Amino acid sequence: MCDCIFCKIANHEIPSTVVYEDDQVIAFDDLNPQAPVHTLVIPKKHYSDIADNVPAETMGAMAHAIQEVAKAKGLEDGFRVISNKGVNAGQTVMHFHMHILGGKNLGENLI
Ligand code: D5M
Repeated sequence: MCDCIFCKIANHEIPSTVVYEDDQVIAFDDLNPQAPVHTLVIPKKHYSDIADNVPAETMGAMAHAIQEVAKAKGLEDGFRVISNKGVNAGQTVMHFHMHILGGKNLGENLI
């Protein structure tokens, strides 16, 4: 049994606000938004981070999901994608995820 919170979201064992889903990935709104739009995209299969031998096919599915989220959230004025890997980046959930941030001018600030 996986004890990972994002695995539980992927399996619909705990609730989330789903923005996009297909057989490989799911996108849902961040619990602690850092911008008017803050959505996370994750692979349904568990990888600890972006450097955990994530297959190219999965990366393609993530890229497709980002485009679908941008459309669903009306981010035609632009958005930012960030993926934290490891302690130095401040990763807190050890299941690979990409942050999609938008809905305002994000300027030069990092997340
Ligand atoms: O970002 C991990 C992100 O995950 C952080 O922005 C909060 C978010 N988070 C944590 N738990 C949940 C649930 N249950 N729903 C939605 N969002 C969640 P990191 O890059 O690891 O610092």
